[in-house]
Amino acid sequence: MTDHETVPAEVEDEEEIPEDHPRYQDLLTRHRIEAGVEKGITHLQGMHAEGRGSAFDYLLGEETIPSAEAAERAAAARLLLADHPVLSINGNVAALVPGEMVDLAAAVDADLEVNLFNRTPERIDAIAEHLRDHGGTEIKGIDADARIPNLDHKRAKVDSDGIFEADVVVVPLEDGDRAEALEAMGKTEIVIDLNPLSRSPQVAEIPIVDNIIRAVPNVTEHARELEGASDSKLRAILEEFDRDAALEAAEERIRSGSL
Ligand code: PTJ
Repeated sequence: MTDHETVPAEVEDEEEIPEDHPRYQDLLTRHRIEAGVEKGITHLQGMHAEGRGSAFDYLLGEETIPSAEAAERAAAARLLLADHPVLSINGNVAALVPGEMVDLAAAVDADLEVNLFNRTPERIDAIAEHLRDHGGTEIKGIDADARIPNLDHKRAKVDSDGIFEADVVVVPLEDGDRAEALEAMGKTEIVIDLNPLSRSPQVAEIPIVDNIIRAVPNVTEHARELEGASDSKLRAILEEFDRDAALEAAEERIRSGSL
């Protein structure tokens, strides 16, 4: 047994997790979710969501597969072409990639909007504060003065000048009917979800089947590289991307699990 296998379950700080540990990303993710729950950012159900994601990531080989890389580049192109892109933030996203979401929003000139299934004023405030601590300035979703039609739970609550009027919405880590309702509103959705069979990636124009920890920095990197590219170049990247093939490739990788 190596020292690596004995990393304690309760590390105080993520810096204590050895970067060369074979399951480094999984341990880091677990630690961030636990810390999120302790800070009142992440709902307890977020731990179940994380466990599910972690199992899919294990089968994917815990790496960005080529079809996900293509989706991440297409996502960057679509965000750069958007008139009003919004990045939706729930309790898992805030715990896992707060600074990375702030960076992506800056790279593509998008709004950040908190949108929760288990919505309470305390969690909304804790998440908004956490995003501000990571460099976010204007955080939407706090007043939530508009409603997504035909959705009867709290995820329907959105800002009228945020998700409600957005043309492109990034929807990470939620298997749910909001993605279908947003599609019915005519929005273009970019979904990040490790389960290709989940409802959200199934309706997305751009499904990214990758761990959000890898996906968001990758999209940002592509966006920075594509900054200033012509609309025709960005459209060509989108045309080249085949969403059905990407979903199939992810499912095939998970099912065949060449581990
Ligand atoms: O913060 P709230 O109140 O809005 O609640 C958020 C949760 C996450 C609890 C809620 O959205 C939920 O229950 O989600 P689900 O239905 O469990 O769906 C989460 C999806 O995200 C699953 O398909 C997981 O496979 C996927 N997932 C989990 N962790 C990751 C992930 N995908 C990418 N990267 C991850 N790290």
